[in-house]
Amino acid sequence: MKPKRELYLGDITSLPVDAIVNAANTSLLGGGGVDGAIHRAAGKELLEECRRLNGCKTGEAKITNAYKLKAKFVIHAVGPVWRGGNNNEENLLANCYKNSLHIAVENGIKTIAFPSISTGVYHFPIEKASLIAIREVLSFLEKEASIEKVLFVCFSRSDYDIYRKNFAEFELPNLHTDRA
Ligand code: AR6
Repeated sequence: MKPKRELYLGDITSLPVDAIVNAANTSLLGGGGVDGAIHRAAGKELLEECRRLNGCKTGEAKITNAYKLKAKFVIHAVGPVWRGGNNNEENLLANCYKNSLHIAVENGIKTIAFPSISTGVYHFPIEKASLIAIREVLSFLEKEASIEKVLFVCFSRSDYDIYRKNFAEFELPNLHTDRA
């Protein structure tokens, strides 16, 4: 049986999946990190569509077309800025994954790739963030059969190694890993 979750080391903008998730900010008007890379690769129409969305709250997500990307859609999720851990950061990060997956199901998306939301500019500790990401995706997949594949995309070898270690904690024998 095809595995439902994969770990991928590389650039999320190159992936031919139904949807890639963007680690956006509340303005949805672009920025640095993966957000900047997605906007550059998708072209200026993405920003034009984002302007019409009137922003997005932290923990929530909105969908757009993907324009020049190989993906069909971009789901823009807004992760929390890490402020020490006592400001609801963990729930807000979990909500990013849950809400992105709900939007994916509503739009008939079967394959979806997530970056490691909030762990760059927003400084959410990667160890904690990866456990939240894995936990939320796995619990969603248990209840929702329409999603065929979820990719966790890591941009650095060190992040990849942390995700791989944490996948092992969830005892996933059929995890497929792929290094770009
Ligand atoms: N493909 C996959 N992952 C990437 C790529 C890429 N091309 N580029 C970076 N990453 P960040 P955040 C990884 O900072 O922490 C933006 O300015 C990166 O190594 O992109 O949620 C937004 O506009 C890290 O592991 O997002 C917001 O203002 C992960 O993506 C703010 O940054 C997330 O890092 C959001 O901060």
